[in-house]
Amino acid sequence: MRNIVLTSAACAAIALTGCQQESPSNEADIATVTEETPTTGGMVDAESATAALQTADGTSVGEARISTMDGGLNLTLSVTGMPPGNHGVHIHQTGKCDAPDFKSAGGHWNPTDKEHGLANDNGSHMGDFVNLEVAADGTGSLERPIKGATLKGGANALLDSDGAAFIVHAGQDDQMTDPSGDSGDRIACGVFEKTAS
Ligand SMILES: [Cu+2]
Repeated sequence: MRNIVLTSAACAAIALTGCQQESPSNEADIATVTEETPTTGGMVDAESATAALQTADGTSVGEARISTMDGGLNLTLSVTGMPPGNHGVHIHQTGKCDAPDFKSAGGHWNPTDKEHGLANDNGSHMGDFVNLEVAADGTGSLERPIKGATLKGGANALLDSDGAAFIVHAGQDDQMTDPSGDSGDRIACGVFEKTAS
């Protein structure tokens, strides 16, 4: 500690002639350069994963798209041909959509081991979202951030060894009841596939 203080003082004394000691400002410069490097290539920001949603009879009813963003991921959901009203929508932990019940997708994606629901004091699952509102014409859309998640790599990776799926439920998510918000049957499912755009 004493050495650092003495060296800093010496540095300050000869500041006009230049000083080779590593300083906090030097480190900040290095960090800035490191952060800019991936952006230059433009590839990291372009990564995404898409789940094509299908009902039990194989009808295409929209798409859930997840893209990387600063500090996590971003979900963009859009559906057509769905029953009007509120529907629970979640990311489920296994990338498998076996009709007709889609139970193969497993429980909610929950890498941080929380309880279900945005209104739950012990929540929420990383794959929890607000309800999807489907209009009278059967269309609906939603966009939400998923903070702290990654597409690949790290403890909160969406595309882990068994992948992930997106599920639309028949009923409304009460945002409280563990583990699934009492949102009823699974009426549409899509497996997330990595895409580059
Ligand atoms: Cu669900």
